[in-house]
Amino acid sequence: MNLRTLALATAFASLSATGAAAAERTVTLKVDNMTCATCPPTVKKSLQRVQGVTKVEVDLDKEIAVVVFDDAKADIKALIKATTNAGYPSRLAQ
Ligand SMILES: [Cu+2]
Repeated sequence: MNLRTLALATAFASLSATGAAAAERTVTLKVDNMTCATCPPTVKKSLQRVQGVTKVEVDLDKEIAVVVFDDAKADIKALIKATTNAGYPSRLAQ
């Protein structure tokens, strides 16, 4: 009985952990207009200002931004809007 309760509690705990992790999303945006080395920091800052964004990596050569965010606080639309307002229109990369 005790073991069974423990097993159930463990199963429930791992389910909860999975639920919490599911709120974090990683997306890759294709970013236009990045032409020199000072562009990526600008794109990065614009994305970091979006509430819920926890990590941003911008790659000038690939013209992409990889963004980690809490999908309860931010969404892809807000990310695209942020880079676009900074002068770098973006869209979800395939
Ligand atoms: Cu530039």
